[in-house]
Amino acid sequence: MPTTYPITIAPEQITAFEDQGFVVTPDVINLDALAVFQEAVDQAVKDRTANDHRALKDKSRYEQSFIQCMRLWETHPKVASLSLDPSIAGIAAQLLNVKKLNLWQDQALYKEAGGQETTPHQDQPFWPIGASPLISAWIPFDHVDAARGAMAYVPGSHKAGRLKVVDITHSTSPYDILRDPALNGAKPEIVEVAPGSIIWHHGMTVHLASGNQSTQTRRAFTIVYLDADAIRTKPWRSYPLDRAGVAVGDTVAGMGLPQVWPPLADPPEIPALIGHGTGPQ
Ligand SMILES: O=C(O)CCC(=O)C(=O)O
Repeated sequence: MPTTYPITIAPEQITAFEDQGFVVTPDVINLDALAVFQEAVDQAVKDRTANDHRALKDKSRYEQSFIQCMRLWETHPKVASLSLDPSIAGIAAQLLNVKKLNLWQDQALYKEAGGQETTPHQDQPFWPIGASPLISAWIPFDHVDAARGAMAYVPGSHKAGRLKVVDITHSTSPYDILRDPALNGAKPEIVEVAPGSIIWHHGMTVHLASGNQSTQTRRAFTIVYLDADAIRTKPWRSYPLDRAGVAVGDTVAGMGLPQVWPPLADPPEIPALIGHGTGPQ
């Protein structure tokens, strides 16, 4: 097990993450490497959406917030180099202060020109994994500002713990989490970000992304890491857990949920069963 991280982050960044529930780590992906990842993710999104010719206006409210392509590492080996990158996973381990991390999921979130706001929510209540340490890396391929679908986070909201689940798909009317009394009226802070940087957020941080008023797609890729000691807490349907045969009380690990920190010598096995090409699963 390595005792050093490929990229060591400053103690102030860890403190900021612990206090605020989000932090930006600037200049962590070299721009040449980022360009290679961006091409790989662009191609993967193109492959996954090849048969979808709908205009934005003909999509559901959820689909208008982004094109979502999950678990790209399983179908696109060049994307796997990003999703399993030990330097990124090592930063996640430092921010969460845990020894071992598994990959929970990766996904491309491409917000088309004219795309709608991503509804404010917390991530972790979507999944039957309790309050185990969980963190997301939000990796932009473009400069992203408020006019182009920037992320916004409610500072300190992760300390409120698990709030009501928000139906971000809008199949029912979503809970207005920004008005939750636990947030004491705190407002989301927009985070403008440059390519090469990563924005990190805690699994309980309330966040959203603004609509994309620009004429260009906002391209982002996210990697979600989970403490390797996490256990399944509920029997609700969960594609990655059901596929890996993880029962309530079992450790969240197995096929499709590989250890990413510390990195293993061999690449993870690709699951035989591949999920939906697009959309939440
Ligand atoms: O990129 C977006 O529009 C939303 C991202 C998000 O909610 C997340 O990464 O958890």
